[in-house]
Amino acid sequence: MPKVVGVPIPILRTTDGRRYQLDEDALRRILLAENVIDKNIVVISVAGDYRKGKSFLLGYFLRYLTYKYSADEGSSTDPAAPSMAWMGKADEPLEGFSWKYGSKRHTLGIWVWSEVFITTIKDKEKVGIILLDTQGSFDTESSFKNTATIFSLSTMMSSCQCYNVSKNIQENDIHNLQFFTEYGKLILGEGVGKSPFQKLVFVVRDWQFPFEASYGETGGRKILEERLKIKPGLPEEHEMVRKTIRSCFSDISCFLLPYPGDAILNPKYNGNVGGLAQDFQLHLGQLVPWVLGPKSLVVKEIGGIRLKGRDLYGFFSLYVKELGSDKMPDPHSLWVTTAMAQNLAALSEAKDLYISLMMERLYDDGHKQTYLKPEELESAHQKSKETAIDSFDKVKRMGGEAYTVKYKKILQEEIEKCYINMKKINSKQAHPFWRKPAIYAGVVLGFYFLTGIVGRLASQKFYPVLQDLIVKASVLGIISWSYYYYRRPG
Ligand SMILES: Nc1nc2c(ncn2[C@@H]2O[C@H](COP(=O)(O)OP(=O)(O)OP(=O)(O)O)[C@@H](O)[C@H]2O)c(=O)[nH]1
Ligand SMILES: [Mg+2]
Repeated sequence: MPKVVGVPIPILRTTDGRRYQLDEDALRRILLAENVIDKNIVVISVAGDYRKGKSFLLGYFLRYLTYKYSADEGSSTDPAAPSMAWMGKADEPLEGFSWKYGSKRHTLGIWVWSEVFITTIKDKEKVGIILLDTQGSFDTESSFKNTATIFSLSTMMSSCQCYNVSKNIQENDIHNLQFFTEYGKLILGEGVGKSPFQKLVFVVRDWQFPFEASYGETGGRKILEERLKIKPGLPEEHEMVRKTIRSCFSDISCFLLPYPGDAILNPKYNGNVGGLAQDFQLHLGQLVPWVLGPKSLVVKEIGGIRLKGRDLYGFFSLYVKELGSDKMPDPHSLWVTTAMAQNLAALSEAKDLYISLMMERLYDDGHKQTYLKPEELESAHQKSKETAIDSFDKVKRMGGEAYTVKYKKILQEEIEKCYINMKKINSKQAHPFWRKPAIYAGVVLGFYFLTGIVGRLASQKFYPVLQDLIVKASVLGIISWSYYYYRRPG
């Protein structure tokens, strides 16, 4: 068994836990290397929930690739060798991508194996094989956006995506896959063809029902058929999800692996093949060549174009930039979206209630605006606000305390903004009674003094006539103003 050569290289990392950065130099060193830059590339990636044995499995992928393809460029090792020889000696520790016992997340970002395995596939085409290890989905510390970024990148960059799931293919596995695939498709945009992605392999770990569907590829096909089948009576959203997944990948398959045995419960277990249960060894021995054997390898294509090392480098940088850009929508889960929508609806209902309560106070019988003294207005505001917040609290909704606190704060801010407007409306009514007569009286007085001056400067004869005219005009003015002001609307 040849020794595994190379090291895992982190190519996508986060320093602040929010945005990912691509290590372009590292990627360049691998993909733009002399023996890779012009080769068509096969990209195998393993993605899925955290702590489910992804990196461990990749260790065996590496053993196979090393055994099968690295002896010299492309000539596979002795065909007469036993088919399980690639698995190594019984006590040989498992090397490769870093894997770990325990409950806490381990792999962060995306890692690539530094060695590209060169081999020849059908039509004598020389290709380079690249392995990617990815950060597990839904760990307790990463945001949903981070999980979506990693899974989508893994889907977009690979020609064969191994979707590692535990125990079964559950509805949430299918929904998450559809969501991340769609998220990735947003970047690819239109025109990538009917199936934007190539191979998808569900790898079911710890399959517990071998009497229902046998371990391996055959049982996997049976389970996959069942899970992706569109049965009569299936809820519409489940039907849509299945249609999307089928249309996104050109080849979907599944493999059922048994439980590896209790060695994995021992923190000191070093991953050697001898520690694994017999039937796990047997099926791992089938799974790995089934995914990585020469007949299974598929060159990475985007929009029908086969990618070489240099193209893959370009796409990787582009996708990382796009996924990190603000143009991408924030990927909220259905749950988050529902919680947000429900809280927003409750907020807007409570705000409407506040406005209508205040309007009742500011408008007599709904038409005529009345003036409230500042302390009356303040007390009306406090009471209406309390009632509105009470009504917000009573609405049943998803999202729990965190959402309630957030949206209640927004509601209070919105109510205060409304109150500022109400104060403005009210203040306009502060002196309505005297403002118009005061203006009017000012005009009359102005005329009165003017006529006095004119009378003194001009002839005394016209003065009483002018004065009389002004008094009459004033009386007429006061009558018409009173009629206008006291006339009730309607
Ligand atoms: N139950 C179970 N455990 C496994 C299997 N394969 C490996 N493990 C164990 O699972 C643990 C985690 O393995 P890793 O390969 O580090 O898991 P991972 O999915 O890469 O974890 P993250 O990097 O945190 O996402 C180790 O203790 C492995 O021995 C399997 O098929 N079933
Ligand atoms: Mg890992």
